[in-house]
Amino acid sequence: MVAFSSLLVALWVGSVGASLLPDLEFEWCGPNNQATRKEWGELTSAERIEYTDAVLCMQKQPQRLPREEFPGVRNRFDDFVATHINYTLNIHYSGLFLPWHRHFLWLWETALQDECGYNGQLPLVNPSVYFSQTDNISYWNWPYWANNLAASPLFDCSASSLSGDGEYNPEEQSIQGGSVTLPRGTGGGCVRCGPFKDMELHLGPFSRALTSFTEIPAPAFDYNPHCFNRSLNNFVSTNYNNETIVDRLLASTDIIDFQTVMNHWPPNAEGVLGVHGGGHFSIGVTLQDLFASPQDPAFMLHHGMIDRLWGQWQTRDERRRRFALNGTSTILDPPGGIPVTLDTEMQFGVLDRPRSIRDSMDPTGGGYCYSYT
Ligand SMILES: [Cu+2]
Repeated sequence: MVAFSSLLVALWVGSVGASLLPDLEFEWCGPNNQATRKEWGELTSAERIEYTDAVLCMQKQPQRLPREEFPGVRNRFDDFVATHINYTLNIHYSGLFLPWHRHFLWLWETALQDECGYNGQLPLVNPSVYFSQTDNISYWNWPYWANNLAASPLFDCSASSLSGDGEYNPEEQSIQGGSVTLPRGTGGGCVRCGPFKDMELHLGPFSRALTSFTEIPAPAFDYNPHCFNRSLNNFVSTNYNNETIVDRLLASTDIIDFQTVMNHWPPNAEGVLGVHGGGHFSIGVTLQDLFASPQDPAFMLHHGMIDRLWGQWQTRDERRRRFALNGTSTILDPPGGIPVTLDTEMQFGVLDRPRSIRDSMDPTGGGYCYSYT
């Protein structure tokens, strides 16, 4: 009799679980099931290696984009790179920038967990929506490491880093941006140390000197195997990713101001880089590529920091900032561009169905449930 009752209880719990849990996925997000994204320096060495192993695992999984249309896509990691290339002319310097990249990060995190076991769970079993996670993507808190990138846990080239500087390339030049000269970095050649020393990139590179943004330029999706390239640049990180600028970003009065500081420093039309471009240019050369930058594994951590700061800024004034948008769905917001609204559908190709911007405005709603340390 006891055994019979237990069985009934088990059946009852089982059926309630099955009928209720799918609804909870989109409605309930609290401290018990909220995923925490930690700064790279907060992770243990073992946790860091778990992450880089998962990235390498993604490079061994089969791609879903068709080879005929996307000859340069050779694995699942490349699916993410090519999707970014495909929408680059919509999702940068525009109203789509923040929400699109927020969802891109979430898709990446989910793919690591579901397809490469990046949560201590078996691949293809997906308990992530019901139970709290221990393994989530990380972020790169720029000011912590701005003075000495090569000594940071992110880029010190140890086994638990994201690899480090590239080999010294005497050909690398300084970069002129308006009236500002950015001195060259300390590498400029192939990365030959750390977990990504043997990584072969398949897509890009795209020219940095583009003047027209009407169509995806060559090499588009061509197959072009080349090495992973970095050039650490403390001048850029100390000047564009320091605490003062981060504080100024968080003090932005409205979304237009926030976007300006994100992309321009000093915060006016003549200002170059901003914290977004600063992160890309302080690590270059692969990460400087407007189109193919997700090939540098630091990309997701850099955008994690951007997403974190956007979320912090939103939370400081829920009423006015949670759903604040500005801009169009075209790069550089040209006159005549279509302004984004909460109903604007964002495209993710093979990575996901289209998502409304509304669903990407809150890290604890719309199907997300995460926070940052
Ligand atoms: Cu991007």
